Amino acid sequence: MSAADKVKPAASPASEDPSAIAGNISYHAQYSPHFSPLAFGPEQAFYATAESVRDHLLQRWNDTYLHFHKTDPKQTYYLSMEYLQGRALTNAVGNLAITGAYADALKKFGYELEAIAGQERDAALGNGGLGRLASCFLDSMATLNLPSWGYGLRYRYGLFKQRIAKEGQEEIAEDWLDKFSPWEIVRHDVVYPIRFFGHVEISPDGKRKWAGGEVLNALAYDVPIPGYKTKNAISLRLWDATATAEDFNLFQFNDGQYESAAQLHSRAQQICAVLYPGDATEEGKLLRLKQQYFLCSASLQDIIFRFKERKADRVSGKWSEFPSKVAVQMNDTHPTLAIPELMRLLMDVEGLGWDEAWAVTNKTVAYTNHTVLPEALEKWSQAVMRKLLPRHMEIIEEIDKRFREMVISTRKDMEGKIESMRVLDNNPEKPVVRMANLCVVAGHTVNGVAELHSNILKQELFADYVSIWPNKFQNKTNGITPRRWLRFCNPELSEIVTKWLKTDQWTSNLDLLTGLRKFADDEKLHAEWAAAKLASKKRLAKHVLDVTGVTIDPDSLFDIQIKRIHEYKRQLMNILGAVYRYKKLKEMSAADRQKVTPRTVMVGGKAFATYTNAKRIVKLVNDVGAVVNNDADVNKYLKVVFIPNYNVSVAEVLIPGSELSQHISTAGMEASGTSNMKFSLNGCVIIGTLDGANVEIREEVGQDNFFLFGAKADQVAGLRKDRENGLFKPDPRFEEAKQFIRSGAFGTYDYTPLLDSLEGNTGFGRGDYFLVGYDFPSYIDAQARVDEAYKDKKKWVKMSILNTAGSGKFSSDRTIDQYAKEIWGISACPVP
Ligand code: GPU
Repeated sequence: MSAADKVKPAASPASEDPSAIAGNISYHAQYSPHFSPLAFGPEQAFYATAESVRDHLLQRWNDTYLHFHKTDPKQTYYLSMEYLQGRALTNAVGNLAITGAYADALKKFGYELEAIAGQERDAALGNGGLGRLASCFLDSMATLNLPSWGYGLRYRYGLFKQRIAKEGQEEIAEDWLDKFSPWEIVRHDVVYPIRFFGHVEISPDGKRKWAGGEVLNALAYDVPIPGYKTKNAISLRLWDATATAEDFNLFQFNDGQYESAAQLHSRAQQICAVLYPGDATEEGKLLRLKQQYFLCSASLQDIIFRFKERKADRVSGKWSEFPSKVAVQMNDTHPTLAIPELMRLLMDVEGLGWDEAWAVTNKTVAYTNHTVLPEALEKWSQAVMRKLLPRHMEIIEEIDKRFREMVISTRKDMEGKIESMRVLDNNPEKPVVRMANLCVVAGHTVNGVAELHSNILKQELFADYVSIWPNKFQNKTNGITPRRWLRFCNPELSEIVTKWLKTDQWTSNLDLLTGLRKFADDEKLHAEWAAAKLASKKRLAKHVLDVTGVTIDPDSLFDIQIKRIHEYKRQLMNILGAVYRYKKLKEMSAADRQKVTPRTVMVGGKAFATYTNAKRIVKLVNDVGAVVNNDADVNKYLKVVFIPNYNVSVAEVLIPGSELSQHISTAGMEASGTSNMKFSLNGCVIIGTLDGANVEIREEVGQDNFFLFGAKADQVAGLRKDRENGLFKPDPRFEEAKQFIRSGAFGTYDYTPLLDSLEGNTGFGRGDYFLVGYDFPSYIDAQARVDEAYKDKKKWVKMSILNTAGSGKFSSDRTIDQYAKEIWGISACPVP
């Protein structure tokens, strides 16, 4: 039966009455061109519902745009190569406070809102923490009514889908635009030319200008981002690359040369084809650099256009006003080209001199660093840069030259440090541009993402710059949006929190959660809390059964580690711990086993396609699971499950159902971590090292409510030295776990190279660079403390409550408020 047969269609959106909403859904089902009006299955119901919700969003988006235009406040532009938006429907109706109305409306068609929301595909335009952080930030910017926008790229294929086959992880293209995205609005009137290659022309008066090469277009798609219970909706503007009809060679096409006729069109398609093309090949590298420049150039042209649009009389003489109207935040070094691009636009297009352009650029851009891992600090070949962006390379050389001159003339004492501080590394073997150095030299502020990380930046990575610019460096501890990560993903627990706090204001004022502390021993709260956790565990168990076929027991301790697979995050230590546990269980008498705390260990995460050791870890978790889960002697006490295709929506099911989560990176290596905050907020206790934001979480929730183990950041360098010098004595339990895997207990796959990476310098790996061997014994001891604590239900529930109660600090509203005040200098601009 068609939707129209049931409900009279109504084109008018923005009603909060379920009947009117149902009419609008019915309207979209019939008049939106995507489906036949005869069909109205769950998928069509999703698209029609989303389009109806989009009507609400658009109205707010338009009102907000006009309000910002009229009031002309200073505005922040967040430049990021990644956004991990996940699904949008539940979040949109939740933020607009129309969830109930839409649920009732859908009931008129015989559908549950939750089931319809489950039809949506994840928008996975990011890899992990950095991309998800950007998405949480947008939610907070909108909620705080801040004049701010996000800019990114509209990748055709997002982060790959992960399938677990016999050989381990397989990657499949993620076709999130397969049907279409109901959330984006294509802006055919927002188009900017983007040039690549070419040369620099010098006019008779000495002016330099970039010309020639190939020119593509950047076309804007807007994704409206609603704030929670506010009229504001901001924009995530995603750029797509296109070529024009003029670029289509009709003559060649008519001559049968179909491919060369459409050459530029196919090059345009490559730019936004995939997130992070593998950079193992030179081609891959060039494409990544093209993507970065594409984002920066389109966004800056758009920012300058809006700067002028808001006040028609803004002319080149008023450029000094630019930094009081525009703040640009670079999400790591990926958008560093914003610096030379802004310089180029100001000088070559707007006619400013170097000093004036430099002052404007410096006051406009700021840089967030998200890692100290040397391999993740971007360095671009000078030759590649010069070929693709000849004018930018000139500008970078000039920045480098002036920085050196400044240090030499003002800081004689720093002369010996200049080479390592320079933007250019002119090592004749491989001359490169150091992007982080460019950001530090050009930006007005540099920030890390957790206290410990920011201190490491100041004391190590950027120490020399601190002596030149002591006030440039800040900390902005990361945060997560409490809307998606508690209110909407965990309605059971949210209701309890609201009931006991007697208000739902915690949703946008997360510090109110401390109010739960005084009920931490209340038996009634304990009963409700435990029941909510159990309900979430059952939902989680159903997901595991659906995607893996493994049945897990909701009465066992749910122990979860979900994040990108990386050696520094030490999933290998987790699985070695599970292997050790399995071996001990096998050796025990049946009577002793009965005393063991039953556990379900779950690991999920994607390995970068060419990262061999990470893929071996995925395979090992799966192999261990296959043996343990089918071993009738012990599988009542231990299960090991690999959760395939970890993404935002999977996290929304897993996190509420977790009781223990592992954040066990080598100290000093995880800049912050953000899932640790999500787990703790959902009443999950952390086992972790003193790394990243763990340090601050432990301070907030109390050290009794956190299972700490492992080396401290300032010991790591010394321990690595000891190891090199043969001073490390491995714990027998560590040897036993490795040996058990080597013995073939988990199948015939060759784990030698993976296990050898944990030995001294063997040629494989880096001689246990991540100190798994050193931390293993204290990790096993901490896990034993977990087992004991879990036996005492009352104690455990109290720890859980105190984790939620201590999570207020980790709201991204707090983080964004600090950025707004301490870096951007912007203030709220609510639509009246
Ligand atoms: N991070 Br650099 C990413 O997810 N991708 C990156 O390319 C870089 C950093 C992560 C950090 O590893 C994580 O510790 C942090 O919490 C997150 O960024 C957000 O700051």
